Amino acid sequence: MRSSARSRLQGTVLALTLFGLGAGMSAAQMGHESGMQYDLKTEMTLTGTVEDVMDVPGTGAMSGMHLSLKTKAMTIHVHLGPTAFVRKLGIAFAKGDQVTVTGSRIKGEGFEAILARTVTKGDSAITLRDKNGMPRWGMRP
Ligand SMILES: [Cu+2]
Repeated sequence: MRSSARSRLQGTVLALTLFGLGAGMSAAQMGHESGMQYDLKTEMTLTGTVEDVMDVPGTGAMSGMHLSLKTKAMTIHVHLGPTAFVRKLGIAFAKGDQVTVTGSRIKGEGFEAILARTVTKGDSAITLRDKNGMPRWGMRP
């Protein structure tokens, strides 16, 4: 029990390290610390331009779809959710898209990100989390 939990943790750390190296950013900079929690107190709405779309395959902590969003005030990492789930909702994101994101701003040592709850692009909107910030894709290991 104990050792399997540890090896799972080591696998996660390795995946985070590999991804961080590949992308030239550390996991921390990406906002992917363990225990990333949606916090209703830090919910905010941002409008900006998609600078980059990151789609990381697999089921690890770094997997899923992420945006780099450039607003007037800042460029911030936006964490959407599992790629398959996001795709099913029917909006594709591409560089240059104008989007409005409502989500929780999470901060830690050296990282900052938005955990998206809703994203609107043109006339389309997707809801990734319920009003309490619970992921609509359900619990993942
Ligand atoms: Cu992310």
